[in-house]
Amino acid sequence: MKIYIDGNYYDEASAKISVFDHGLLYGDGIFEGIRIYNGRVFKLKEHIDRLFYSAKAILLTIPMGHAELMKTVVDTCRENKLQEGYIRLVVTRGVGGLGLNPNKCKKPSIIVIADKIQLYPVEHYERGLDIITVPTVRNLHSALNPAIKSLNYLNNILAKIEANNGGCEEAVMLNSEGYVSECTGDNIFILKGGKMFTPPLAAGALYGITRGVVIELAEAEGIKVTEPNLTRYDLFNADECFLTGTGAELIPVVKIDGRVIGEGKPGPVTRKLVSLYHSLTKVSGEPIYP
Ligand code: PXG
Repeated sequence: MKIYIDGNYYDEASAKISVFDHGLLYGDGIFEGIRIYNGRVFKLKEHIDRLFYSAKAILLTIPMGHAELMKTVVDTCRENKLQEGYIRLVVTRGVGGLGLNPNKCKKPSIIVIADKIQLYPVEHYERGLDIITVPTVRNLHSALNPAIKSLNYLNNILAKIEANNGGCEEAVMLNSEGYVSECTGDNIFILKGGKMFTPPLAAGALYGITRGVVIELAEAEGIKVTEPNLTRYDLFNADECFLTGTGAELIPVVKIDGRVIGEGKPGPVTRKLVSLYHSLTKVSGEPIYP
């Protein structure tokens, strides 16, 4: 595997960054997770745009423009001869001192790892997930806005640990007001009476790119999608529920906090959207081998 760091490619064993990088010392940096399908980088522009929005929010100047960064990602995929895969694009604050001051970090580092994808077990998709609400609430947007895809993922990791301790793969995270925000690495959707609902981004969710794609696919099918505040009661009484994310794609949920959702198996609208999503990923994206 060839890993891109600041203009050069390194083998896995020699791809290293300094212990003084504030990305390591303070989680001071940002990232994106992007998929490669059928020799194309899916929704690359959207991911690069979101990275720049995250950078702006934390006052980090990415030492490269949009177009050059898109090219760097595509080049790294080509260098690794990938047809299917997962890209981790990371920008750290860079090397600084043993103090918080980001002004000591003179140059942010850009890292691109493009690897084969580890898919989730197929049973998760066929049977659907059993998930639980966890005690760790989502970060307040007035403290550390969940819209920033920062290297500071402890909020999500704590929730993931609590889900795992409860025997589940994913956690429903509530915000400080008790409304549903999202899961640890996925956005959440429900269907009720033919309509689709997902929490508003202000409830403390990442502006998920898969979320956006799924909303467009549903609307094109004539399904009305709205973004009201949702409570656990709304989740429990949904006809269908599913999660969306770059890694998981669309994954059905069949049980939440012990309550069976709908018929207890992946619902028809979820299955339809999964199929539409797969069709789209096969044909859309930035070609790696034009
Ligand atoms: N919410 C959170 C908190 C996320 O981290 C999503 C929603 C879904 O967003 P996209 O744009 O991917 O549809 C994410 C992103 C992994 C992994 O290895 C996944 C994410 C983040 C970090 C790691 O599965 N998901």
